Amino acid sequence: MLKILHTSDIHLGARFAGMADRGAAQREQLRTTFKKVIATALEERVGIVLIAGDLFDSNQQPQRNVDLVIEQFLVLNKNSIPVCIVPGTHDSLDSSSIYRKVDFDKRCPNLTVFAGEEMSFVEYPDLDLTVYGRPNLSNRSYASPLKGIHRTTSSRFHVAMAHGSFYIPEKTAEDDHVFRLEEIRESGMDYLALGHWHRAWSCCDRPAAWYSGPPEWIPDQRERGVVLLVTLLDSGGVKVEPRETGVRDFDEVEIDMSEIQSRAMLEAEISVGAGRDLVRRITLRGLRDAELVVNTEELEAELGEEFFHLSVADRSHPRIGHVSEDAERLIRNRFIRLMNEQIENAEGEEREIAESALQYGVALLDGREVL
Ligand SMILES: [Mn+2]
Repeated sequence: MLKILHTSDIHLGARFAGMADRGAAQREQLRTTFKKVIATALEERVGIVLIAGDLFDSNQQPQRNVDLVIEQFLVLNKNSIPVCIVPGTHDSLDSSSIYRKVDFDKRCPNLTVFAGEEMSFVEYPDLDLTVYGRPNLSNRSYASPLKGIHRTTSSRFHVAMAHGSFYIPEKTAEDDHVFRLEEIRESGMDYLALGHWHRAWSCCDRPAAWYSGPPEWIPDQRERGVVLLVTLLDSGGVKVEPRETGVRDFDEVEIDMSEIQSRAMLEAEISVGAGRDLVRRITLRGLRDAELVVNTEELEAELGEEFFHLSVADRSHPRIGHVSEDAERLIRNRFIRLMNEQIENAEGEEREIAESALQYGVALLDGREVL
């Protein structure tokens, strides 16, 4: 039996643009949660830690993040736990890669960074395990991170690490380090530790291939962060157990404005289940009372304190009441005047467009059918 801690996409140093002081707090939280991930590896007495890309948010990092990673890997080293990294898309192995600038391998004797340009492997005889990996050499690539994968040793357990997109027809961008189901099926691996997609998700049962998602919330994530505790059984079976590590939670709430009669009611609806560690995204939909003025910035400022972060998007529309005949005529006349001004000031193609816009517009306002 072999127990593995699989994580990825920690994104140390992420900026959290547009989140002001909460952004700074969450950037700090990523560091704290990273320590928690390492502590979980110790508590669970795993045999090895696998980091499937995007440990760093970019190849430019403050020294303190580099120091933190080395410090934490040395904690693992003290407990005889090896760790493997495959460079991802944010921390790819390009010419200015952080893995070229900092000699992590030398500082941490228990660390392997997959830095060969082709598929390579490292054998752990004590664990009866071989780990395989092929780094991302740039942010985008048509090459599969599983290219060239096959069993190379006589270990009992074979595990591959890959950072990229699982191929889903018409959904996956071709240059997003794509790998396919057949490659997983024919890999000869017992488990594939994947990174790049920001949620815990399995894309294949046999062999088991999982995305771990980030251990702590980052902006495009829609769930609380976890790590995966993976047990490879001697019988050949695989058990995968997500373990919560993230402090921040996330939810999305849609509010149907046709059921909201007042500002107080709207505020109450937004605040249901609020929490200081919750990132909530609100979308207002439907037809709202024309009298009910919605100012999303004001709502965010007033109710934001109840959350870690609150964002409100208004996709509702005011319910228009009866329009009088006078008003109708006013709109028609105003439109004609504005369009005539446009036509006068335009030339060539632009003028032609304005002229037909005038014809179409008037037809529409008069209730005639326009093809
Ligand atoms: Mn990522």
